[in-house]
Amino acid sequence: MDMTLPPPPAARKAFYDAISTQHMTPLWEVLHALVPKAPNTHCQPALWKYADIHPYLMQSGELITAEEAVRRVLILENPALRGQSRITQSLYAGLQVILPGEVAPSHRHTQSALRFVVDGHGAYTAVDGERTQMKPGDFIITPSWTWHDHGHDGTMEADGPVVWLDGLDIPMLQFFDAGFAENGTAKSQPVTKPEGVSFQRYGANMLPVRFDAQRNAPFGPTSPVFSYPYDRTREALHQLETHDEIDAWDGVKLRYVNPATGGYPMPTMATFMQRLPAGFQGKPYRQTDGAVFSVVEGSGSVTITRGEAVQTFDFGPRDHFVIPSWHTAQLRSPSGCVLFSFSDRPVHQALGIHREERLP
Ligand code: 1HN
Repeated sequence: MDMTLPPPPAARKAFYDAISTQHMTPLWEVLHALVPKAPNTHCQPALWKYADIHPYLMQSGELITAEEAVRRVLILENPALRGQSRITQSLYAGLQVILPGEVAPSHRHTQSALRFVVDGHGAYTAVDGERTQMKPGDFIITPSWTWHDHGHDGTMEADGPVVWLDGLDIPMLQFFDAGFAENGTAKSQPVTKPEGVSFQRYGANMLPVRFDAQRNAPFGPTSPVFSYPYDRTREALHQLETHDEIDAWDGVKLRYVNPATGGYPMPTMATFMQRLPAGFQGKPYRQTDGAVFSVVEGSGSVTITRGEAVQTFDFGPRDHFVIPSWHTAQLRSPSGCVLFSFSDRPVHQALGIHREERLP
């Protein structure tokens, strides 16, 4: 064959059809898409205004009980990934509602979960025999394969419905085909430990004297502190704002930590809390880990840019938004705000592929 002339397209097509019978396909037709010059995510930036979705959260409470639903959650689906139950390629997010007197029954699964309490008082979550109260701003962990149930012991008048953000690594476990799940025998698991014991044991900048993160950590690689109360986080950020340097990109931003290792609280998800001081006009940055934000207090805006596409979201308390991978983000807050966020950064870092650019 004369290799100086390209073969007619029909010859290639016939060849592709022929090799297709053997379940083969030519790399050269897909190479550029398989190995992009830079992350080319299908995800879009998106904003869920609490005022818009709150009525639907409450309506869900009239349509189904927490018990029948098992978990009464409205999933936050990325608009570009509808039907896939995900907010980014690797992360699931949803808003869960529990009413006074309800129980979300006990089960366990290999997916790790985080809860970030958004609204209301009086609910608890139980993990491995210990209950913890859920207060707005608290970050609570359900480690992989631990029994967990939720309930609400308060009243409608004093406490109201409780709403929290669930973040799970569901798409990652789907990707690895590594998910297992089991239902409990009792609706609520037996409480075998006093409330607060995990925090006392692991959350006071101390550890049990014979504790060994490699050998006897109660939840393996996941933090033994499963509830991180907001009052502590808030106070730290507030103090740092007044006498520490303000980062030009992040404001004052802290990451939650597994006190036994110094690493992230969960093997698959990192969590952060940041305070933007009043008047903050952040510089632009981008990161390979797409992040989900829950606005705790105050208001501000985020401008998210990728190529020619520019979107600005104005946010206030209890709003949620997503900054996808390698989109440039710029945070602003005329009057100050507090933002919780989570991402899959631990996985990027474990694989040595995390990148961040802080732009001028
Ligand atoms: C789950 O167990 C919870 O325990 C919430 O509250 C959301 C989404 C998918 C699978 C399990 C919870 C979930 C979930």
